[in-house]
Amino acid sequence: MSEVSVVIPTLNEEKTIGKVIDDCIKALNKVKINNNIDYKIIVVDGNSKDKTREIAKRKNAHIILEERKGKGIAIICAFKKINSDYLIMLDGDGTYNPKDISIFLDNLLNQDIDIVIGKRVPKDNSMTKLNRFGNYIINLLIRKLYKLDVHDICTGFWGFKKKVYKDFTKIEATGFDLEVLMAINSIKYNFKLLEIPTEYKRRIGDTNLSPFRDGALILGVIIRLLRDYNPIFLFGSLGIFFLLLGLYFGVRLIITFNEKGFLMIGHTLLTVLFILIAVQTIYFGLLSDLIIRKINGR
Ligand SMILES: Nc1nc2c(ncn2[C@@H]2O[C@H](COP(=O)(O)OP(=O)(O)OP(=O)(O)O)[C@@H](O)[C@H]2O)c(=O)[nH]1
Ligand SMILES: [Mg+2]
Repeated sequence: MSEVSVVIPTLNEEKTIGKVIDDCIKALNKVKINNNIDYKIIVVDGNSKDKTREIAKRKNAHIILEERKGKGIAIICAFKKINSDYLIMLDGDGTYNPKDISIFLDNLLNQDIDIVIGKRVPKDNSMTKLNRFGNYIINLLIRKLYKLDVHDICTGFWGFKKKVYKDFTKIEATGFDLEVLMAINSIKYNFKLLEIPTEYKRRIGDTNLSPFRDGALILGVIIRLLRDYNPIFLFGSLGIFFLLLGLYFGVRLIITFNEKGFLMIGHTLLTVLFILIAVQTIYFGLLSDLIIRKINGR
């Protein structure tokens, strides 16, 4: 008999955790009968100051207490401790509908899919315009720069096969950079992704997400990982930037020479310096791309 663990990260979610666990149990009992599968519900709590843990214990959920701050740290800690064949990760704030766990598991169990991503379909303005916009930009960047066909990687509803979440224990996520790191790392391991639409309800308790701070954290990850996944774009853009700087100083140098008849030493040096840096940077990008292609056998 195989086993599925449902992991619910929580930080002060006393208003919603009880119903989330009840709905998970309902969904899992259906899956259990049809697929001969056992389940565990695990709440990974970030040392909530309210009754979250008390309610979860009363509902017979297992509790992992991870006092270090950040959803990413909590989830990676759970990935390390759990050994089930399948793992579903679902936020504890009541925004997702656990009934869709059955569709997630159907794909993980019966199809050649390694990761299922719950693509949010917002209900009753459950997502602010700012969050929608940020989410659109993040997913657009991932599609264009990483060639990954995803539309909502910031979702908090995911499903994994064991090999996936065990590989993801190597990810160094802290907070809300977790999801983007998982999506990009799935390229390295060649995991097959599937997005499934899932209803996204309005949050009841207080949010832990800070759109600007966490948005910057996620964008930072997207740029940082380009070095390993798309070096031509990263170093090519830097190279073009230095090339334009070099050309700017070069053109000014020529104009002054034509008008006044003398050579500005400072501009001459800057022109040569920036053009040399540009050539080196572009060359470095091409070389990195070649090495990565060799390593990945592309
Ligand atoms: N264990 C743990 N869980 C956390 C921590 N921060 C957030 N969470 C949980 O992670 C889930 C996602 O956090 P939310 O605050 O809902 O963030 P979000 O879903 O991006 O933002 P909203 O749209 O406002 O819901 C929730 O279930 C939180 O309780 C943390 O530091 N530790
Ligand atoms: Mg939430």
